[in-house]
Amino acid sequence: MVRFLRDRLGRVTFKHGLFTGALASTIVGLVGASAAVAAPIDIDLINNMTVVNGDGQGSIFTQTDQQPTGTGVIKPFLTIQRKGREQGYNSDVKPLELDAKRAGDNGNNGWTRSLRISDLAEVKVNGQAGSFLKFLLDVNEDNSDGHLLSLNKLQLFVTNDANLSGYTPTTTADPSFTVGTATDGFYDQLGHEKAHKVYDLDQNGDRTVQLDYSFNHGSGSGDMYVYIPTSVLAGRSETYLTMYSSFGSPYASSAGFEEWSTLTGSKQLVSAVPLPSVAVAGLALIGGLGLKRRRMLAN
Ligand SMILES: [Ca+2]
Ligand SMILES: [Ca+2]
Ligand SMILES: [Ca+2]
Ligand SMILES: [Ca+2]
Repeated sequence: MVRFLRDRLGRVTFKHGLFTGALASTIVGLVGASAAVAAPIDIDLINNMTVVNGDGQGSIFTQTDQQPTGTGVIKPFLTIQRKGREQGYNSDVKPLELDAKRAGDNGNNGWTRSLRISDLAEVKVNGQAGSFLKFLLDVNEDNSDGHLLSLNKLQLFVTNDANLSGYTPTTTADPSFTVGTATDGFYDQLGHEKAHKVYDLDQNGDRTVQLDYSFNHGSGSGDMYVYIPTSVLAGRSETYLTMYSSFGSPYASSAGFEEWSTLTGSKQLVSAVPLPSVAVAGLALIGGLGLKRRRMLAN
């Protein structure tokens, strides 16, 4: 099934399902002979409160309650800022690379810094099996026509190098900027990896997370929680977690910092309940039109 939707900017999008019948012929015709190349799939937090398993890997993407997340309230580990397209990752390397900003001091100060895996909380989510790493994204955009923002790549690496450097590729051209690949990562001059990738938003095909800054207007209010299964760390013994993310296509970045934080501390039970009516499995994303302003996260 392919459902065509018109979003709030009038852009026509379609939601993936099984391509069947005449519609399938139409789609194949539109994209030409390379029907095996799937179109990007939106994890749409503009029109949905929550999307479960939009990455096909069991992660949960959800809008946040408005809350104070300004620097000093929640301590970011990764700050990214550049107009248009932006990308970066957290490390103690000096100077910071790509578009990362606000360097830390050996993991202790600043808002881009190394992150010890032993400091991460394991979070339970009501109604979901297993436990999760919990990340908070606070975006800062124009509150006028620039309020939408696309998260294009999101990758997690484990490493023993607190000063990790040299992410490749670094081009801002498509598709490397928007589509994660198996070879994205950090390598030494001999081609050996300096960090091991344990999560890639695009593992099962290109995903884009669509965000709307205006839902939580003003600097210092959170915009999205991402819950990633803790199982991605199974069997690993490295010390540090590094997150790489890129933003800007099709909705460009503007204005202030994008900041990633995470929940640290001991294991916790979190009563964050995904909204059942829009919590959907696999690729069958449902456009929850009319639900976009509903909020029922308890945390
Ligand atoms: Ca924008
Ligand atoms: Ca992507
Ligand atoms: Ca914000
Ligand atoms: Ca921004």
